[in-house]
Amino acid sequence: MSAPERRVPEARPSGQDARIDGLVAGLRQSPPSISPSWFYDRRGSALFERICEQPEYYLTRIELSIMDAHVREMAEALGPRIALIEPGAGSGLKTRRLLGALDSPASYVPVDISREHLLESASRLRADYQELHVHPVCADFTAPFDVPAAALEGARRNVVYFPGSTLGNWAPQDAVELLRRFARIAGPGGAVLLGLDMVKPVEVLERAYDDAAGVTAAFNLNALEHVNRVTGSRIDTSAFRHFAPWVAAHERIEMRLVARRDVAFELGAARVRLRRGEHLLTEYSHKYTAESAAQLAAEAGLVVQQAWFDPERWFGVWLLAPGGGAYAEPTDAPVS
Ligand code: AVI
Repeated sequence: MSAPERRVPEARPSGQDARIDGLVAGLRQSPPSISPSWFYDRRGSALFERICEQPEYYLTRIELSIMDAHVREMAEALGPRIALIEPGAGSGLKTRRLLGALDSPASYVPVDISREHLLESASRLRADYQELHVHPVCADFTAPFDVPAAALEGARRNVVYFPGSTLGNWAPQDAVELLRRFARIAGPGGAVLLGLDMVKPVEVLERAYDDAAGVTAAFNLNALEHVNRVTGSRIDTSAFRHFAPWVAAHERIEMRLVARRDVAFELGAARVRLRRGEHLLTEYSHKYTAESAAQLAAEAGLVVQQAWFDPERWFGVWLLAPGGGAYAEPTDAPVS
């Protein structure tokens, strides 16, 4: 799709200038990159929901099946009267499975930047779990945020829940930093319950990020369309194609937009020139092994207490706690 003649930038809410500064800084890197946060405007969020329904995108389905099979053991391991804190949208099916199994949870604290989405899902949860204290926090969880004391009152333990392998979208050192912050929120007696996608055959991985219906391709290209809408830039999206290779050296899928021909555009102080075949980088999606997940936890000052997998070990849900205690491979893993 080529850019229309004249573009009127969308209104810039506060914080938008910093976001555009970040965009410009990314485009000045080599390779030029666009933060994955640019995927998620209204259209991008709808496309992401469709990705989760694609037969090739196994992540959501399998993590949910792990919750179905093991949520009682998870609830038992977490213990009674916990405060469950969820950075990111929350209140999806996985969260509901967990909330339904927990023993008298003290509170549920969804943290999200979109006030509208947050309040809507909080009121749906209140209607469905009438005993539950829901304390929505409107904040960008990628920056430090406060959990109100009232939300933690009466809780025996704080548990940060971060499903979906979302942590895999951070570069390794940033993932450690984010996990460290979650560990601090959980506190000394707390825990982090973390969903991570596992390393698996390359064909399975590459298909998951290039579905036959073209939904992931549209999602990737939408990042550029979103940039154009917000900044008024005129990047010609038809000059790019979606490509999502497995990069074995880093154990990650890289979402790329490859130039179909020589392309040049300007955005603020960034002057981007790509030869045909060169690319913009839009996302990392790191995959883990039991060892690299334990290593990531250790770098964040956490230890693996328990882990649950699907029978093929394509996805894992890890219970991490601060310091002490050794990781014992679950006796029933892989679990059917
Ligand atoms: C949100 N995140 C865990 C997704 C993933 O699998 O890395 C984002 C995504 N990108 C392309 N498809 C899905």
